[in-house]
Amino acid sequence: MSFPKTWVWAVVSGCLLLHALAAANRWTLSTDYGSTMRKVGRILKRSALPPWLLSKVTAITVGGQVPGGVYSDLLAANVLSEGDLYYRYNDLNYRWVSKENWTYSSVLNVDADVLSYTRVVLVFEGLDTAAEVFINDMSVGKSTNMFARYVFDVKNHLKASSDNTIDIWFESPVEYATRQYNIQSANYVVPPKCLPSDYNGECHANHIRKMQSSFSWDWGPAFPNSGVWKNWKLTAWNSLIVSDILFSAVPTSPLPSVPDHNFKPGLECHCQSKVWCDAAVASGEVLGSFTITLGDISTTKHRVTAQVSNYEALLEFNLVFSENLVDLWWPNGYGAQPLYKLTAYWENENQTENSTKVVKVGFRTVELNQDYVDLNDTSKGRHYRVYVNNVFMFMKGSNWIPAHILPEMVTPEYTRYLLQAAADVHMNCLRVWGGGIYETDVFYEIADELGILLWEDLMFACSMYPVNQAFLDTVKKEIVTQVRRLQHHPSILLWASNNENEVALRDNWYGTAFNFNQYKEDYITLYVDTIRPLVLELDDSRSYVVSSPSNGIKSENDGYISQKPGDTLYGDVHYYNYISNAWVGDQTPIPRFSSEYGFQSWPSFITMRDVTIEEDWNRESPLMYHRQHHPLGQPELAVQIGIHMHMPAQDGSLKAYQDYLYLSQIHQAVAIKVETEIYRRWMSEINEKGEGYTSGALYWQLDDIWQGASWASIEYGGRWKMLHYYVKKMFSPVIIISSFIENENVVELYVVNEWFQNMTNATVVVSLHRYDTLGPVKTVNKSVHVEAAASSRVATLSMDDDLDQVTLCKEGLYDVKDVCFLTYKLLNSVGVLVTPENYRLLGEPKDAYILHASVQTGDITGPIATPQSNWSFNVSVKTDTVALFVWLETELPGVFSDNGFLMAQEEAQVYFYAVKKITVEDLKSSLTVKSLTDTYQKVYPFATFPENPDIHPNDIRNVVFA
Ligand code: BMA
Repeated sequence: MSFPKTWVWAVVSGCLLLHALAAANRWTLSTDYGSTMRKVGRILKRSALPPWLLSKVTAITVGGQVPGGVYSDLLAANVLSEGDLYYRYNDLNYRWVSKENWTYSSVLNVDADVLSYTRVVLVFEGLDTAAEVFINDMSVGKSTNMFARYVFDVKNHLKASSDNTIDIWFESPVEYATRQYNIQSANYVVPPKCLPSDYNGECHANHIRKMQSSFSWDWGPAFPNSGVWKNWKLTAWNSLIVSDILFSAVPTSPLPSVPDHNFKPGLECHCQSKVWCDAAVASGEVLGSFTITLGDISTTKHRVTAQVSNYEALLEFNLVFSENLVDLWWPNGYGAQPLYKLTAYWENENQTENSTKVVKVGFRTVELNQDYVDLNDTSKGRHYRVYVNNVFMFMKGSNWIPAHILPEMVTPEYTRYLLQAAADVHMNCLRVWGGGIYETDVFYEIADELGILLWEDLMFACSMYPVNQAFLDTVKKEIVTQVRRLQHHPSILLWASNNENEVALRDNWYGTAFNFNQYKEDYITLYVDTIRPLVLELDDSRSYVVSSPSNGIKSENDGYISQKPGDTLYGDVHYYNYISNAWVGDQTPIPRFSSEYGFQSWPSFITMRDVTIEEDWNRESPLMYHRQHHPLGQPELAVQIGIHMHMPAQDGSLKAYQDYLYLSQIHQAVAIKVETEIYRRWMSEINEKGEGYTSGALYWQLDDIWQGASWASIEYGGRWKMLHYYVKKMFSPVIIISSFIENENVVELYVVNEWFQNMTNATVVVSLHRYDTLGPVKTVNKSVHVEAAASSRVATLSMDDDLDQVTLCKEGLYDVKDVCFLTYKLLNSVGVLVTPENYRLLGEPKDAYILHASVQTGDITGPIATPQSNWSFNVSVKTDTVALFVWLETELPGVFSDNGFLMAQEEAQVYFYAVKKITVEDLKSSLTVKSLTDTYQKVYPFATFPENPDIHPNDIRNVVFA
């Protein structure tokens, strides 16, 4: 059977009927003043649209890609002739594109029999954004929402012919948003009126249902795109087509509270599948059968009478299968991620038509627990803890932003690369942030495979939003589209309806205080009264939280706009502090859950070089300010770097620029390490105020949208910043961390152990090192007991009594904290290292009694095959003295097993995992290494060690900076 008829042009291969509509592969893209507007009829119709505000440009007609977008097409056609989209100031040079209206046009070849079907529609999975679709010059439908699926009836507009015209008009998103803003403002202004000028962006993104950050953000450029950004199809049918499958599995017997990988939900699991269908009739009944198949485990055929309403039908099926046949799905680090194919196969009554949809599902439960921390003292607040399969797990992860400003530029391979990079550094959670897009199907499929839980924001961020009827209607369409599409993914942890809009309103970020009640009412109308019931009706298997950050249940009880957003006793916090000493962390709050915290850095020179020229290679250059959207970001970063290290003098050299980029990454890496360790440390205890039981640390942000200053740990293009290497250590399942009690001069050692076993007879090894000596000057071994699945203090050492700091770290006028530092690690009962080796600098590196380190790479051997890469190389790194932040770099794509590390011994071994085939020679010739003292401008060789040992040759106080 070949029915129903569906052509999907996006899928160039694998579509048997493609030949019938080959002409639709050829699209043209044009300004609507272009040559394709040749027919009078079409030009006339333009007057039906609102008056255009754009300035006229020369008519342009080029080949178009569908799916795709205008920027990509204009680049491919060399209309955007000033080079790469991200080259230097091209975000400004190419801005005109977003202020134009564009038309995609093509021709449809339609067989006569297509028109004999009851229903013939065009389905658009995504039109970006304000668009109108014409078939044979007649309007068949409009879009106002990038995230909504549109189905347009075209039966009466198509003819059985090879030259049906299809034109899709896109109004400039900037003009559309401005127009909506003006209409709304006649009543009252819905702010922000505009973004900070540092963003170099466009205003009023909150008035168009489009990727909010496409109008720019504090880490990204403005390229407000237009186009058919997702698949579309022409479909003709008589009965039903399966559109979405929803799935839920609720075990009836309790799951154990420690992972039991033998536990298999079977008959005791209430498993249900809800199948949404597009119907050929508007209402009434459709008879037929559904076969629901779960992998090779169960197949059940059901005769059904589908009740149709508004061209849709919903069918619900219980899945019954024998015990012991399915395994639980676990987040990364807790077990495997078995996925099962769930197939819904529809056949109509007379067996002339069928439709199939397959999704992959996983068996797991998920809960955001908000119980009181202390039932006897509710003033201590509530938990914000994630339980998967009844097991509490600390959420370790980051925040995801769109991987490119143009969604069509992101390949499935790059998506996989980034998500794999998250999994490789022990993340079990990512927050899909609300200013981006509901991600691609592939994104969620990979997260399912890798066990990365997704805190799924709905796409509302950092704004107030209108609540006029048209806006609410389009939002409803969006929510239904997205929740139906995504619900079946086991990776989705919860729905959160907006980013920072509660706190923005309470703290008057956008000048709303004068009319607070109006904006609060609007907030409740949108997120609580409109979106929440829709989400929960489609998916009651997950939590719906109204905002991030929020106080969770407490915010709700406080009328949704809490008096004190960011209360450490409730919900999640977003915490940014660019003023205090981030490497000390004494200002860090102790929240229940930190869903955003971060520090900026710059990408590597290799990444920046792609889009800059020599005159830009200066940290004060106009280009660097242009790429720094965070207001005051430049001085803030300089101050933060300057607290710890010596900022290279502005001598105009390339080295000074490269050093600055490197120092910015060091600052970021250590700052995030310090903050994350504090969050993990507080997992199992609370202080007298009730703060603690911290259960999540999602730093801001994982990936980058372009080459600029940002909070990302992975650069645009995929290079790992130093932070990402640090994340690998700080998110390890078992870590050892320290806390320094200044007034007592003691160091406390904590072990955070994610494993579900105690460790008895483990050994904490703490070493005191001098900066001028390779190897420890004192080592203390302590036998300790480590609690299972907990953070516990395992040892407290006096810097004086236990570690002899006063004697061993004596050096002229130097403070002992500037002469020595600590390293620490944990060995299990049989002496095996179970934590990454960690370190604590007792003072600031800029004050340290440190010599210039000559760090070199030694032998490189390989390639060998490892789980990470078929081309893995062993690299030996050598130093002649203690070296800080040793940084290996190669232009070749790949990552190191460790980087940015401290060398307190003569030699270190690291692996380089190449992305593609390379030889030892390739690596050797491209590999560079440096450490902190290489950024010092004036280096005194050992030979000039002065007579007076109180004045150290590399004492920065003796170094004269140019
Ligand atoms: C938070 C995020 C983003 C922003 C980041 C860094 O506010 O939600 O809006 O990019 O901080 O400023």
